[in-house]
Amino acid sequence: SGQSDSMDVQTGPQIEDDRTGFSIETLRRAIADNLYYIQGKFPEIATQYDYYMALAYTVRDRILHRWINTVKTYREQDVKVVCYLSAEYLPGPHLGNNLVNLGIYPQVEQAVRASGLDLNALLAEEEEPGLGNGGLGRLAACYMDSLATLEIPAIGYGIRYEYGIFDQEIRDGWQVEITDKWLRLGNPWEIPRPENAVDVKFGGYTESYTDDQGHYRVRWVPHQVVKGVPYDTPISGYRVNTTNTLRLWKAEAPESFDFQAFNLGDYYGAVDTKITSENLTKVLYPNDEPIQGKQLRLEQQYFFVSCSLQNLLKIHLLREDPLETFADKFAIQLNDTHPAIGIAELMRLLVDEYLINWEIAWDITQEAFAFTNHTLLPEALETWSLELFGRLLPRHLEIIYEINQRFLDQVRLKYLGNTDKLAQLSLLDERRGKRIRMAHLACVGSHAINGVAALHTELLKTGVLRDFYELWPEKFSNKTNGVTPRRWMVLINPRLTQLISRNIGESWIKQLDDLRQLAPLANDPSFCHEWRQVKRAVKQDLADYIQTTQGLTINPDSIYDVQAKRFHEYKRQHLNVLHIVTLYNRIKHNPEIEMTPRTFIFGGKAAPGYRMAKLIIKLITAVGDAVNQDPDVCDRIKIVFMPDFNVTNSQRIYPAADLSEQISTAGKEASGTGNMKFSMNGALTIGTLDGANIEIREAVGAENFYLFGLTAQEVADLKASSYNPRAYYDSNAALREALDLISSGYFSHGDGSLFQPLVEGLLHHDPYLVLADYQSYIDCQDSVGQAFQDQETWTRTAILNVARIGKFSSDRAIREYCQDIWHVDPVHIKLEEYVQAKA
Ligand code: GL7
Repeated sequence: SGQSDSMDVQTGPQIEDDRTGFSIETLRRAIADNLYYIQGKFPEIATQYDYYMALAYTVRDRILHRWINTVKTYREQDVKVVCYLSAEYLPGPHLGNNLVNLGIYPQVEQAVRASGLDLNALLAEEEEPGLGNGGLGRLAACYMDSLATLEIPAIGYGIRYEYGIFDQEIRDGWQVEITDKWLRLGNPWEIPRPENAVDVKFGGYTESYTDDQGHYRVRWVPHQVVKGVPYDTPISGYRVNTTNTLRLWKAEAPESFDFQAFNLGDYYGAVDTKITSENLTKVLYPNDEPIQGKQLRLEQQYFFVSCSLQNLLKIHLLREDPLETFADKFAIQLNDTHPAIGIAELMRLLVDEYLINWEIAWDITQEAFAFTNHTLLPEALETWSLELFGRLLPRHLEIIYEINQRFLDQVRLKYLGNTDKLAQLSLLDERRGKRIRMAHLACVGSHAINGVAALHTELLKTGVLRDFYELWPEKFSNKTNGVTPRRWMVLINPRLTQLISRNIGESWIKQLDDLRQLAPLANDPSFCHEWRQVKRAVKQDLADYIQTTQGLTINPDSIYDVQAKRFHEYKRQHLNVLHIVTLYNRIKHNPEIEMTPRTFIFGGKAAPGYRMAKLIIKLITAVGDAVNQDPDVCDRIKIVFMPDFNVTNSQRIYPAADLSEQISTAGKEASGTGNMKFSMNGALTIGTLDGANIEIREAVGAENFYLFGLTAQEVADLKASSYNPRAYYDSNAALREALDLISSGYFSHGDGSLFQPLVEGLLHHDPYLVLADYQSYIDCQDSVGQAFQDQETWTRTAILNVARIGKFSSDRAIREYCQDIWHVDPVHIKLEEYVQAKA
């Protein structure tokens, strides 16, 4: 809270500064002031959005005060800084999170009320920055929160997409994509820094020359130059002064290009160049995995990486540090291969622009970079055709050839005469029409390589990166993902937060392992009773929301059985559907059958070009239409598709869930992070031994986790021994009936062809072993249904899940990165009082 910038005692009571003070009256006055001077409105004509903006600026002022002190301290103390390079960030709405982190939620609530307004209504006005697809982008945002909270100097670098991930609407049961115009009403959280713009080159050719000292040098003569303008967003830490920077780059046309074209009298050409340049950061590619190999995507990657590295070198030289110490001052983390071109770009900057010799430049580069892999799906491994790459980045192609040649010389020495090894390790894939393997570039240019869950890291070592592991085992480590408890518990579940804090204090918010103190309370009937009341109230909230937004009535006493994540066949939403149809068939066979009432809740977007994923969405809504209206079902089953799953909407869902569906084919989900958010809010998990599920199960206890399905090893073995899905269909009557009902057109107004691609795919290929895991899943779900009948035991299990979830805080993950990979230390930020600074 605001103790740290307390007033000057000598001068006695002062009037608080309007931009830094925390008292309710000061806050109220500041909101009114901002409405007038920033929005240019008076109360009679102000909209809720105007008031949201006035409040956002009020909060921003308080953050700016800390931000400036942070930047100042980092400059003065010459600290080592973490640079997180990520093509995606999903920070979610900033306002509520900043209120939590500053510790001024109650004061602001009252100040807003004193202005005749409702804080929840204002919070709902914020448009979230959807600058990512899913888990990978959200992980980057959780890590930024933990870095600030742990007082680690850090900059997050990325792209300021004008259109983020599309908004999803459901029409006639199908997904429809709507462009996300998130900047339309302005963004109070960013500050443009046009004075720090940098130029980025594209295309053209290279030429060699000899410098004054007779050294051979290369210069790159580009075909085009694009200007990168940084937009900075402050990232506050929880109850600390540290406020780090998220720096996102926007592409613009450089002025010089206008002039050139103008001088030739080509007005249209000049404007055209401007449009082409600005297209670069126009839109986020909406595919999670695999990424799409489009030229514009490579342009985006190179653009933001070049801007960021130029920026780092500028900061470094401003501090008057010699270039040789660059890696002592910056730790650069590659969030997947999307920014891996940074390795070649840093080499280019050091060798061509700063004239450092290759060997020294290479040492600096390897020491600075580290690489996180986020996926095992072979089709998601990024490669670029030499043709495209060379056309866009001719100098980088030469540099990559040079890196590769030196690397393969090393390999040759180690594996004398083994040409297979050379081909396997090479940065160039000589088959499939010559492509650059970005994961190989990332491995060779980094001193550390990590996976995001224990199983995932093991599979990297024995699978896609096995040759690199054999070469450099010491580079590899695991860093299991984590999520921030500030957003995913404190902000989104105030009821649960208060119940926990009333019983064990507040230390758990920064030390999540302290939740362990809840374990004994799992045996305390009155605590369990309160826990159940909290859950029930949160479930009622979601029921009300669904009633209002969809006109659907759901029963808060039913099991809320939730699967919320991107749509992908490996995540197996269709396995979930087969369970629903199986239950439906049971009711149809025996209308009197006893069944624990369930509400199946789905949320998630499908990549616009992913036909099967979109068909699975249609299947869910189609089954929902039939089941929800069927009088025989008598409310034992309800199906809800919550449209537009994003950070904002997810925040209503996690707290209300009873059962978390984590049912990917073992070996396919690198980690998952939704699994952690559900558990933290007291949902039990039904899941496979995949990604972080394995570690969650270890932490909460096998007896408190619903496990089913094949292991990763069994999946691999079954696939190797010519898997025949049809055999499962032939031998399992319930499975056959479920698939037949879908095929029959029962859910598609008699159109038997609609879901044929899905059913045929399962019967003849089933690459994700849905049919092989079907019976195990059904049996496990039956035991879930049974267990829910005993509310006392269920609640005890839920409490134990929360008590033992501490490991999955992103604070733990960030501490591991700091110790093992980045070698950075916390820097405490003291607040210099602004009123004094002014004088
Ligand atoms: C992902 C993985 O699929 C997911 O399992 C992981 O939790 C996340 C963060 O590490 O990264 N990889 C990926 O490409 N996307 C992910 O969500 C889009």
